[in-house]
Amino acid sequence: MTQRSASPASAGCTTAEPSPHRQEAVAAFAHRMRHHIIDMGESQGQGYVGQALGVSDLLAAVYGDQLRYRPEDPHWPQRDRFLLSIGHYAIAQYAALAEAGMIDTAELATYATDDSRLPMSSMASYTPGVEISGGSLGHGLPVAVGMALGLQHQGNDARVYDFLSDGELNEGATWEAAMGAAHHGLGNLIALVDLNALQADGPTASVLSADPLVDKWEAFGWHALRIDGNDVPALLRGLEALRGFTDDRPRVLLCDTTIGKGVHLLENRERAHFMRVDGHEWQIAREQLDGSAR
Ligand SMILES: Cc1ncc(C[n+]2csc(CCOP(=O)(O)OP(=O)(O)O)c2C)c(N)n1
Ligand SMILES: [Mg+2]
Repeated sequence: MTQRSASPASAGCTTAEPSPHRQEAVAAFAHRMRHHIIDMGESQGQGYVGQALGVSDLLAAVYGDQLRYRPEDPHWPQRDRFLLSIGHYAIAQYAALAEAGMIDTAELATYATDDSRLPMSSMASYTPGVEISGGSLGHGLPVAVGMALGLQHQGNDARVYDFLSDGELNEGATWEAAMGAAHHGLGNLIALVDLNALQADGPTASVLSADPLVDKWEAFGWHALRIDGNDVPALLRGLEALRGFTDDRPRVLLCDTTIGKGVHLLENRERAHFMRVDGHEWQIAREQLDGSAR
């Protein structure tokens, strides 16, 4: 498997080591996100909890350190766009939006209930800060390409971040969009891929492997870095490195993540795509999460 780290040298541009203060701020953001995810998961007794815990570090680095937005003005034209291609990861995005001040933390208690603004699969018309409706996998990157192209035509320097999954790398539309992004010189587009090695039908490696991933994205005309997606300093270095390129190639950060990260009980659990968690386990999950942060 091709593995390249997001060190400044391998990235081909200079990025300063993220300060301890930035690292701690992102780690604390991720920890609070994980608590929200456990609370929302408990309210339903099941759900896409494992993926969400796995990508909390990534979303904390993006929302807590990288994205340009105004919480009080979700449609601010200069905002960076964050597109959740994987609608079933909505629980993770809601946790991030709450920490980003886009939605009230108290509203998280309504997650996936009737008439809630926080449905189990994300809907752009329901939730402030949700740019596209998810659910039909493989559509996020094509939409992101259109948005990035539109912003360029408008002379708007905002970036478009598209967050997709390893399962979506099995969708032909993803690769058509990847070609289109390079063809149109969309240096304002950053794709983030959650490589949790799992899909609904089983391990990605047995369903349909897309390796070697770095080579494949580079062959499609992108800058590509692969990192440990649960390593906060590596995430910050990687995101900074991708922003630091001055040419017009689109960029992708390939993030290997651990399902259930931070909660030992939920790491390596069977049937992790849609996790069932017993009533008594949620409190254990909280205690393990707080223990893992010490
Ligand atoms: C076009 C399309 N095909 C199939 C599905 C059904 N589906 C929902 S989630 C999922 C798994 C996709 O892989 P991934 O996002 O990597 O799964 P996870 O890591 O969350 O287990 C599938 C096939 C869908 N939502 N859209
Ligand atoms: Mg997956």
